[in-house]
This record gives sequence, C-alpha cells and structure tokens, in this order.
Amino acid sequence: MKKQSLIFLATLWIALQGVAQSASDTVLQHGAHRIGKRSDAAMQHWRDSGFGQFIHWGVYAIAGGQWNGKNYTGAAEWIRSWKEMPNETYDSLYKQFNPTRFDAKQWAKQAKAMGAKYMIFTTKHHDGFCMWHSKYTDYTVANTPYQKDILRELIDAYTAEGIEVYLYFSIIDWSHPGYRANLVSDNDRQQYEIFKQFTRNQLVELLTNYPETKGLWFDGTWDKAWIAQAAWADSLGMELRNLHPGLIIGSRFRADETGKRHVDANGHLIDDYDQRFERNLPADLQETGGNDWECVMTIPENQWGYHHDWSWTYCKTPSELIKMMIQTRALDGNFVINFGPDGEGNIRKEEADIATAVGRWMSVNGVAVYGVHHSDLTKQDWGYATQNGNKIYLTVFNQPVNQLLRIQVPKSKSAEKIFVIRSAKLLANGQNLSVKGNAKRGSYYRDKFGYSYFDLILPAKIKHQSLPFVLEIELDEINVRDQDSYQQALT
Ligand code: FHN
Repeated sequence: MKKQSLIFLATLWIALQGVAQSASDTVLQHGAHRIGKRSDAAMQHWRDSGFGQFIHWGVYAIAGGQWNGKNYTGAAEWIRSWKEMPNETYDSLYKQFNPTRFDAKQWAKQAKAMGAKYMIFTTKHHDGFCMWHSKYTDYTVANTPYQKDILRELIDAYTAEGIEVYLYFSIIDWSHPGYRANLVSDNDRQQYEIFKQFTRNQLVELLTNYPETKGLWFDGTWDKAWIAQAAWADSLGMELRNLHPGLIIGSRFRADETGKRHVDANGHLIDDYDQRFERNLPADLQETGGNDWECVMTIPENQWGYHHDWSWTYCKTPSELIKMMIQTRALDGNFVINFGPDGEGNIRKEEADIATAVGRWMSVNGVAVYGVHHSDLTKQDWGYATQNGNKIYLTVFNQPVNQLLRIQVPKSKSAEKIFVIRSAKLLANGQNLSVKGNAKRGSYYRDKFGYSYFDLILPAKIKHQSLPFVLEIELDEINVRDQDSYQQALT
C-alpha cells in the first residue's frame, strides 16, 4: 500500500476511533484513545511478565564515561554532550567499535538465569548510532569493524531463551542534520520534516525487519519540536500499530495537542502504560492512577551506559533491587533492571553478580513476582504482599526479633465474616508454619478500624537472612459468632 494511503487510513482511523473522553472532558483529537487498561492478550502477557532487563549499549561504551583522563560524572551515555569531549571525537568512535567479547547467547542465558521475561534494547540512543543495519543512515554498526547486526544477534539469542524483546528508540538524534530540539525558523521546520520522515522510516524498518519485536520503548521525546507534532505522531503511532498488531507502546511516545505528555489534558494516560517511573517508584496504588506502569532502574544512581568507574557512585544491592521489584509488583507495575555492557561486549562483574543473586532468589521465589497483582493485604512493616488467585505471597524484608510475624488480614466486606489464615508455608523449603490467633473459637480480635491480626511462627533457621524470604499464605473467609461481651464494653 502506498504511504499516502496508509497515512490517510491512519488519520481516518483516529477520526473514527475518537478519543477517550467523558462528558466533562475537553475535546481532544490526539489525547488518550482509551480510558483504562488494555485488555488484550499481548498486554496481559506483558503485565504477567513482571520483570525485565534493560540494556544500554552503543558507542558511548567505548568512552566509558571518561575522556582524556577525566571522569564524566553525568550519565555515561550522555558523554557526547560533555564540554571536555569534542563532538567530532565522539562521532568517530564508531570506527573503533569492535566488541570481540560480545556473546549474545551468553547475555541471554544470564538474563534468563536472572529471571527476566523481557529485554529492552537500545537500538538507537540520543547520539543516533544504530545498533542495526539501517538503510536510512550510514551511522550504523554495519560501518564499524564489527559489522554484524547486533540487534539481530540479540533478538535471536533472547528469543531462543524465551525472553521477549522490546526496542528502545530515541527520538532525539544528534547525528541527523534535520534534528532540532526547537523549531524557530522556516528552515528549521523544513529540516524537521525530513527528520520526521527519517524517524518514521526507521521505525517501519525496525518493525518490518524484526517482526519478533513486542513493543517500542520510546525516549528523548521531551523536545519542544517533538511535542508540537501531536497529530503527526498520533497518526504514526496508528500506522505502527496497524503494521504490527499487539504492539505495546508506553506513554513517552507522543504528546496531545495541548502539549501534555504521558497523561493528556483530561488526565487520561496516553498509550499503553505509564513510563514516568524512571529510577523511582510510586508510593501507593493511588499514585499509579490505576494504570499499567513500568519502573526502569539503574544499579548505580544514574548510569545507564557503561562507565569505567563506579567507585564514586552509590550502587544498589540485590536486596534493595528485590525490594523495589516486589514493591513494584505489589502496586501492579513491571520492574526492569538496567545493564550497561562495556565497549568490548563484557557485562561488568558488579552487574553479573547482581544478576546471579537476583536469579538465585527468583528461582525460589519467582511465583511472588510473575503473574501476580496487587493484593488486598496491604503493605505492612515486614514488607509487601502480591497475589495470584487465592495465593498471597508475603515478601518479608523486616524480620521481627521474636520470630512472630504479625499479619494484618484484609477486612471482609460483610460484618458477619472475617478472613483467617488457613495455611502458611515458607517458599524456600515448603515448610508449613503455625498460625497463632487463628484458633477457630468463633471470636476474633478486631481493631477499631475493623482489622484482625494473626501471628505466623517463623522457623529459627530463617534468622539473619541477607535477602528477603517469601511466605505463601491462603485465607479463608469464615462467619463470626457474637463478639465476646467484653468487647462491647464502653469507655
Ligand atoms: O536520557 C535518557 C537516559 O540516557 C536513559 O536512556 C534513560 C532510560 O530511561 N532515558 C533518558 C532519560 O529519561
């Protein structure tokens, strides 16, 4: 089909589709096209996956956050913007790109062992260097000493391990002559039209040549020039979705016509999931707006690409990352840990160690992460709960000194009923735990908010854990008889 016809169809689709609005909303043509979550199988699969790996890899890995003996303290993948590094020097780095130690299969096996169900790969970061053989620019891996199509190698290797691949794509492209952050002159506008066409061509090329792609992970969309393209970006999004059914796109891709990003002027999430949680987590479910969302997390404070020296930066431990992952899952989000391989293709030891530790933990406790959702059993001092069907997983970070884990159970909707803990076991070894306060004597303590509590007796051997442990519990909802008369006493 001709390009013009495709654009016409996409525009028609938008017009027919309308926008997701309620009666009191402002009329928008390019805001959210849906209120609430996507309900199709592809999106449910993304949701159930729960845990992913991010990989930032490009020619910035050669510099590794250092130039001329000086340390760049910004994010290593931004080194081209550092005054110490001349642009021409950076733009020639690709001539040295020859990662002879790169082994896609080994990366994929490591990701699998870590428990990642999907991987997001930087096909093109802000510098514009393409990790695939794009026919629309010479600035690609095809023109490096390495030559081979890295994206193809990664997709093959990760797919073979059952890990799905999402493509990170930066709209900012410092290498393209038509790219602008802001459009101030007619010449800017003309150049930007060429750049838009180039961007569209590359995206269509990616989806056509890499049909295994599950979603596009956009970045670098905060420029005024891009924000002003609401109608065009909306129709491009439709074109990409038509080309690739099931495609998942986060909220960073496009703005609405009022310039609002992520959520439109009516407060509705734009596209499929909220991408605002970068290196931070929502405090509670309310902050998520009930949307799908994803948290992408660095191991150091803010380094995505490879930096030679992590000694000056605060790095997260496996325990902290697991805690963030569980907090994310308890609030219905997906959690992604970033890796930044070096210029040779090695994954640094610190990252490999984290992958091993997280993977060991996931191999025992993964059921608390995959396919789970928010539980009515709310966050408590000991940690977070996730749920799958009748099974509730309690991930315990703060172990009580007396080995009695006090659980506040959810309230029943009926005043005549109460939830009790029917069974509890330690996932690590399947050992059943005794429950105190659960004797079926017909009368249960409830606090002034109507909550009941039960104590789980923890086995002595789980003392002094360096990583959290997980308990699987099941609840029963039972009828309560009259309260003890004492409980009716007044002050
Ligand atoms: O500027 C980029 C940054 O380098 C990195 O790629 C992150 C990943 O989410 N995104 C941008 C900042 O939000």
